[in-house]
Amino acid sequence: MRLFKGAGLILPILFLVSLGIAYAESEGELLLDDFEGVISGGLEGTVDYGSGNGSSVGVAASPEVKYHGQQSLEVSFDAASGGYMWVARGYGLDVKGAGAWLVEPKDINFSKYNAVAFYIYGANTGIQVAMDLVDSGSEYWRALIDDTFTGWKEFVIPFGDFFARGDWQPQGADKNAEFNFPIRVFQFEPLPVGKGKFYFDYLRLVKK
Ligand SMILES: [Ca+2]
Ligand SMILES: [Ca+2]
Repeated sequence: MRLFKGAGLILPILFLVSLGIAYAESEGELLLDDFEGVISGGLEGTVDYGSGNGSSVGVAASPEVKYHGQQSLEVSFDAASGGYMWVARGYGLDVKGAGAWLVEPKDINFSKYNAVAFYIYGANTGIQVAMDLVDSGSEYWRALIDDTFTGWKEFVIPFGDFFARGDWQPQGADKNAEFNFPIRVFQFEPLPVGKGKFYFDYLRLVKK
């Protein structure tokens, strides 16, 4: 009888848990990065970022300007003509601590999603912000956003709208023009010429 009683308690709990999982799955959404916790640079940091050819970039946690949770990722940038920069989170980067997604790529069923969604706090600079996704073959795929707004705005970009970067690919990229899963890195780059601050928050995989 003891066993029966125990089962009587556990089974409804399991049922409720499975209902919860089914509900979360039916939402078709997976929170990948909310930019909570420590935001820091350097090889021991939690964000892989840098710049070159006269541009500069810095990152910080912003508890003041945020869309979701306790904080957002603040990116201060000076994008000079001919310069470049990147602000990346994900796996296989030089900065190992940037592998700070809420779910690791190997544990994601990418067939359930077909787009990436996130919020940007625009600065209305008129410049473009590139968002790159790095595929399993180290190939960099890009989508462009026009910073012609102020305040928080959501962007939902289907995987199919990303194009393989023609300006640069890392050595060792497969360059097969195929978007190979799992995606293992996302990164942002404010493009020249402009200066200001952007905030990023609530980055998810979604089914559009
Ligand atoms: Ca957040
Ligand atoms: Ca590829």
